[in-house]
Amino acid sequence: MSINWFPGHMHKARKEIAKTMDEIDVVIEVLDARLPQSSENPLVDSLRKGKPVIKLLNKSDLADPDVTAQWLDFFNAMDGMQALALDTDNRKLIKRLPELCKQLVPSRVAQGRPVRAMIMGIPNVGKSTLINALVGRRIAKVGNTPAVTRHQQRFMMQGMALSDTPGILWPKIADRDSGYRLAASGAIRDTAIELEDIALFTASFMLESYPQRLMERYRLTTLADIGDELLDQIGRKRGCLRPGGIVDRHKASEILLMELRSGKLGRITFETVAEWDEKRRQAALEEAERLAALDEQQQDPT
Ligand SMILES: Nc1nc2c(ncn2[C@@H]2O[C@H](COP(=O)(O)OP(=O)(O)OP(=O)(O)O)[C@@H](O)[C@H]2O)c(=O)[nH]1
Ligand SMILES: [Mg+2]
Repeated sequence: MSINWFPGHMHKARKEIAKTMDEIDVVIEVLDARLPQSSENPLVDSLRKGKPVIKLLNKSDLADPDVTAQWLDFFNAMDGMQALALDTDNRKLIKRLPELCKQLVPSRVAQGRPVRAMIMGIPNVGKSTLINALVGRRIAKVGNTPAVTRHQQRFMMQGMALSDTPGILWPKIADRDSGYRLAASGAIRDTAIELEDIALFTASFMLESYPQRLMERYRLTTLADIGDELLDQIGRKRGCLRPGGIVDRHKASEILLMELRSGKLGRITFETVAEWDEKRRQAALEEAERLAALDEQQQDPT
């Protein structure tokens, strides 16, 4: 299954961002701490035109803290990169953000002009919630579904101008795991995906990475071997049965995904730095092999 959700308003949002980028000093990219790499939008890099960027691993209250620490090390080791883990209750860190932005553009501060920051990221990751926390008032609309913010909006606070932008995805999510992780986390509208398919992926992931959490949450004494059997176990435990005692997989899927997204299954992270290092190594190997084959073909066209 390929995930492809790039509705019209995202296309428009991308154009709007490109148009206003010249008037921006700093980009704040909000990532999902549960999937820091998969939630990194390649469009942000191409749109920001070399402007400094601060990466925020948001919703870290829902993520595995040890893995978040590894991701922070990973991002902070990159040249010119600043990364912080946040959850929107962490007022202290949030209050440091304006100062961090100002440090990145000292000339603007020296001129006594407001620093202009644009908050960008995938849908439903907490961009508008962050604006509200920074400004200290509920001025941006928030909601627990993707695509709540539909237009770019600018808010003023002490010495800063903050732009909220609609969450955007990219036209083709190439990595299969990334697509599933984005959907499982709630970044893709549920009507644009096969819910049962996403739940199956999630069930397999949980069985592999957090089996104990499943046993505790669903009071299971034995654990299924594969995802669809786990969905049946959950369905039976929660009384999602159709006439004849058949498990309603759709309902069981909704339960698993809702409980994962709301943190009822504990703090989980879908991906590790090591896994992505290996993915990159494999991709580089494949590319080298492709180029070698091309070379060979050119030397010996017969
Ligand atoms: N657990 C947790 N939930 C958060 C956090 N930040 C935001 N949320 C919740 O995530 C949901 C989405 O928040 P929004 O601020 O609307 O997200 P957004 O990125 O502006 O979303 P779009 O405008 O749709 O792109 C809301 O239900 C928030 O309460 C966080 O740090 N931790
Ligand atoms: Mg929003």
